[in-house]
Amino acid sequence: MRLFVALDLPWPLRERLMQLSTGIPGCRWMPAENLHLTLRFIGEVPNWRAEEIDLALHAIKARNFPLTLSGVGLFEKGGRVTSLWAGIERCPQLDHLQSKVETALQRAGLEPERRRFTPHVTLARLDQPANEKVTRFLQGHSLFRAEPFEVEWFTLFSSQLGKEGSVYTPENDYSLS
Ligand code: 2AM
Repeated sequence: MRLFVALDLPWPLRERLMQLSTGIPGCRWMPAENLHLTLRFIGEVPNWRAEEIDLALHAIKARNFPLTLSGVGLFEKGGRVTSLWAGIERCPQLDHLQSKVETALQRAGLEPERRRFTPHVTLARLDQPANEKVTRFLQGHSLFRAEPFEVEWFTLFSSQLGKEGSVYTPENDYSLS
């Protein structure tokens, strides 16, 4: 199974994000059902490991907290823009939850994640040099700020790579209290 841990987003927020998702030819906008905030990408694991991951995630105790999406940005690689995303307002509780997830996964036997946690919600994947359309997207949405929402659970998703893009399936939710 190809797994990742993420926050599900409320539907009104997804709809708001979909309103941002226009204006750049040649990029693949995420459909509303795929919008999420990744806490930890896991990758391919055998079923027995997936069960251990599930147990480890169940054991996490953390409080629910409000989260606000704000701003937009991009990731670049080799001079090409690879993704456009919505950002997150500074949120120590999110960082705290992410580090609990990281610790739990290491206890379940996974190698530590070396990359720094840069919370974002991917809106589009692309592969083109920054151009006027991309600049206009960034400028046009620089003041984007969504209604805060309460994070009450996190989710273990499986991902299947298909011809039409990835299909993400929630495997289990873990509640915060
Ligand atoms: P991204 O949206 O920033 O690309 C499921 O693939 C989720 O895991 C995506 O949201 C993706 O983040 C994240 N992810 C992190 N590292 C990944 C990797 N090496 N391969 C695929 N997805 C990864």
